[in-house]
Amino acid sequence: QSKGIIFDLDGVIVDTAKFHFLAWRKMSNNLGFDITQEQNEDLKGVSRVLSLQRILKWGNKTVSEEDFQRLMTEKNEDYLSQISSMSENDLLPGMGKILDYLTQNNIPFALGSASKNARPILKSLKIYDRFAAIVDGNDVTKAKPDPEVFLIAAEKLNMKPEDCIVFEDALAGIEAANTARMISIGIGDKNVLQDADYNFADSTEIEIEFLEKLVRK
Ligand code: G16
Ligand code: MG
Repeated sequence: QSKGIIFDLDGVIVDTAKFHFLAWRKMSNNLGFDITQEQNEDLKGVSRVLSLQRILKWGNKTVSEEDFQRLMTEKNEDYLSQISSMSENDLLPGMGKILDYLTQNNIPFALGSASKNARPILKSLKIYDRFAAIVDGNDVTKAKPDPEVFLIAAEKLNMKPEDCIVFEDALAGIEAANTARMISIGIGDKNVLQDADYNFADSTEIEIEFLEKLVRK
């Protein structure tokens, strides 16, 4: 018997943040203002709707509901065209080894992402079929830090929340995992993700021995 793992997508499995940033930046520039790398940090793990609301606030813009929808559609089309060339080479360093270990040892893992584009991304990375469950932005009504996405993933894995281990790169995601009473692993800046149960700068730092102990029930 082992525990189950739940992976966030953007920033954990693949680095799509830079493409989200480019697409949001282009949109902002078209509206007559700019956004910074630093501001982009506040968009990580945040849903598409909430991201646009935040960006418009930064730019002091108010738009009609119709324009809001159009801006989201255009941004997403731009984003999709940028990620269309993604392949298995785009798995973040260290992730391939971790996923191979889990697959070979029949340790079930799920996706818990805010992205509505999660499925096509996993397919381009050629790892889609290896997930026991996928919960993404199409399945949830409440965004992280609400634990909904991870709780649904646990249910789909047939695991109690306490038996789930969450890999996250965003503070909102660590908070969601902690609220769900799951074990949280922060991937990224320790100062930002200090509420995580374990911290790693990136996934290459995670030893298989560490995982072995952690997944044991
Ligand atoms: C991701 C990103 C966010 C993005 C969100 C929605 O969340 O980190 O920046 O806004 O998905 O993405 P989409 O526009 O593709 O639906 P996660 O939870 O995978 O880190
Ligand atoms: Mg993320």
